[in-house]
Amino acid sequence: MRLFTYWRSSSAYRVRIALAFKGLSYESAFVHLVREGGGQHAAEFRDKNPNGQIPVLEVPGEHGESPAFLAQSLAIIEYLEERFPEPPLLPKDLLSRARVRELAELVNSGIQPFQNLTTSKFLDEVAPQLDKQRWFEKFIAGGLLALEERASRLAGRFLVADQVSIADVLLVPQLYAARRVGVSCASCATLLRVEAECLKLPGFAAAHPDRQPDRE
Ligand SMILES: N[C@@H](CCC(=O)N[C@@H](CS)C(=O)NCC(=O)O)C(=O)O
Repeated sequence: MRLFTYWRSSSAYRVRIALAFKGLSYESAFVHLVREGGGQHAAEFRDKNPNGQIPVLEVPGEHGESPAFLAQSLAIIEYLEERFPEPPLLPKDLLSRARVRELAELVNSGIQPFQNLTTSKFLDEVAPQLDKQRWFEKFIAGGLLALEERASRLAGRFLVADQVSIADVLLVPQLYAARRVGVSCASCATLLRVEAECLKLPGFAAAHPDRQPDRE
């Protein structure tokens, strides 16, 4: 497998965690999101993901066909979970699985899109007077507080009880991204406690942006 990644991308960080947690080996193809207008906009890359975003995971095609390129980190992680079920990233019981997906989606569609590069650049273009920090507080801090409230009732050692799950895989990169834009996570005690637990695990530590070869 080959992962199109960028060290600071929180969505690529998610997939790196899932791959490392499952002990899977893969090649990295580094896509610089800023230099020379951004490698994600190059025709060769857009052929793999017309949305012009990383991560993309190159996987074997079915029945010996040419490789397939998967985009959207959650879809990629679910693919990995189904293809390589051990160690699991989803609990066994139905309600807990739904809870994991609920928390993951809160980050995936409720927080991250408000901070990604395309959104940020577009805001600079169409609303240069906008107080970006207020925007980040509203959407990132606000989303994290909702996650904290849910997690304070569901968490054990990890976000949903005591098993690492896809929800944790999304939490850790999101906290990293929040700090990058100056959003404090200090009032999210449960999230910080779970993050500390996750970062003790080798898979999470290996996937950290600071440990990536393309880090600048
Ligand atoms: N929902 C997508 C989000 C992907 C995303 O926002 N990727 C960012 C990096 S974290 C990106 O490639 N941004 C480049 C751009 O917006 O130009 C996923 O989960 O994969």
